[in-house]
Amino acid sequence: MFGRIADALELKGETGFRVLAYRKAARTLADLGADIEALDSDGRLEEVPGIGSGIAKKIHEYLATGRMQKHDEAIAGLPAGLFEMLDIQGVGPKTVKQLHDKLGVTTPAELKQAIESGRLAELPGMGEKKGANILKGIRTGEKTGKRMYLDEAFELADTVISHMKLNTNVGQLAFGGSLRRGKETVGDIDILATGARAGDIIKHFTTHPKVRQVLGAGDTRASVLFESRDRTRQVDLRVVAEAEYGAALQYFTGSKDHNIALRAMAQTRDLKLSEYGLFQDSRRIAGRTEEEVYSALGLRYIEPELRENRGELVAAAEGRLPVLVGLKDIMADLHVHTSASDGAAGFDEVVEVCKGQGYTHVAIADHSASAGYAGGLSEDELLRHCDRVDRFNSKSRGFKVLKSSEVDIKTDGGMDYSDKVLERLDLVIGSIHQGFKKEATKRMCAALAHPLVHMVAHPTGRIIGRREGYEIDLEQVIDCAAKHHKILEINAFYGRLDLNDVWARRAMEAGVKLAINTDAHALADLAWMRYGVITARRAWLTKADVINCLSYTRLMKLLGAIRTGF
Ligand code: DGT
Ligand code: CA
Ligand code: CA
Ligand code: ZN
Repeated sequence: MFGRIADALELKGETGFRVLAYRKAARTLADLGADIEALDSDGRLEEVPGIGSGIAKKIHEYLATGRMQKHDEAIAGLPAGLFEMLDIQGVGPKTVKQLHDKLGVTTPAELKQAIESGRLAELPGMGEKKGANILKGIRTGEKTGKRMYLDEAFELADTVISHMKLNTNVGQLAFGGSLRRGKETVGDIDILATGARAGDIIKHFTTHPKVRQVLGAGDTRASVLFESRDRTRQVDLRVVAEAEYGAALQYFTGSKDHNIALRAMAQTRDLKLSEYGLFQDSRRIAGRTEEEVYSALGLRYIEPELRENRGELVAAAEGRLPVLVGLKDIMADLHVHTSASDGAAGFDEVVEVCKGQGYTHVAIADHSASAGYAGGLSEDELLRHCDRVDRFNSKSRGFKVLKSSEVDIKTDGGMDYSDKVLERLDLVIGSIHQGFKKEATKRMCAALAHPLVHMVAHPTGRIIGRREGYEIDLEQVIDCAAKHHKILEINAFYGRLDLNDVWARRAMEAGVKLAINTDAHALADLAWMRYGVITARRAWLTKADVINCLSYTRLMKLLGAIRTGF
């Protein structure tokens, strides 16, 4: 909020001390690493360097009321699109102000137009080079920074869908686009509806209290900027007729590449496919449902997660699409932390939530001894944990806990517990947390070759859009896993999704089994399983490829066989 106040002041033409003070406050808070509510209630905010009494008062106001008057005043009257433009690399408040004042530009899209039409180049101090740079910034922004993680995208889509359901004119309703395909990041949300009185439906959409700006609204479509978390996100709505709903949903689900290939396929049959339907001459022969459209083209129904033009059309034509794994097939989460290391929840709570999710077992896998950063368990502590699990299992019917640990793979490729301790565990998960990029491939392969290790967690270590991950030769890692019959993880945290769809598919094709695990550090995180399952579906995985779908007994048998040979 302080950053936005500074932006707003600059957009209004202010420079100097006040702007700098807000920027500094924003940076200070971002790096604080302490509980701000505790500081506030102890009256110790002003002891933090960079926070003076004015800033402290505003923080207190926000914590007490959920609002900050200064912030609301500062952004009042400024179109939300101006702030979106600030997110473009190489575009600062001065440029945005000039664009707005001189050219009336209020959104990134209008900025793009202004550059392409040559109007930007006419402004003093701008020129074509600057325009080209901004375009480049817009493109990188489109590729990375401005995209949503799946959790935010689902949350936003759910908000909009629930709101749209309140309008009694709405008939069918769904989201499409990259979110329906389960892509790891989502640019904007695409909503599709049918219903009488399209104008009324559009109005219902554009007047949601969280709509900060209407980018465009017509008789059957609208685009808005919707408040989401600390920023705004674009949501597109289309209202279509029942007879074309399936064709429109197919079209707006994409991907673009899938659509282009599908349209070409229609052409070879002298048919025309568009968002309005599948046409023979001018007669619509399909369009009401997606199934109808695919079937009229001689294809089985293709699940949205497969629609990336990665072979799904041929597979659908030949009737060999996989039956994709689903959330309801998942019997267990196999990588969960508790308060024994750096998790927030206790053993019993984890068990209860897992039961509530319909699981029959869970692997509690806290960090290992040398993971000091995460409160790792000493060998003694781990052995006591194993005793506890044994006691629990001897009493528990219908739900079991696996004795497990997320064991650091040391820099020399060795494991962070002695073999004697590892032997006691049902499931040994190897994991690299430190020494990124150096010899990661070798370390991981050493772990995969270790006779007591079953699985490697989050193999690349990437954080989507933030961290590239280790410099690792995944092909080699997959080969090692295949050779030793070891398991690779799809980490279901929406910011990791590691392995990703492409590599998980490669692993499956190499004969490697996968696990989908939340790596939960709090009870709420256990719900991330859905993001992992979506990723697995995008990787063409079936129930048979995913060890979380095995019953406890079968899983224990598999884990035993991995150690003793098949
Ligand atoms: P996003 O929002 O960047 O994460 O990705 P999408 O896939 O949601 O893309 P979006 O929102 O631009 O458009 C939604 C769908 O509409 C897209 O997946 C396919 C369809 N679509 C958009 N533009 C075109 C196009 O030029 N040709 C074809 N065939 N389809 C398109
Ligand atoms: Ca989209
Ligand atoms: Ca869109
Ligand atoms: Zn973990």
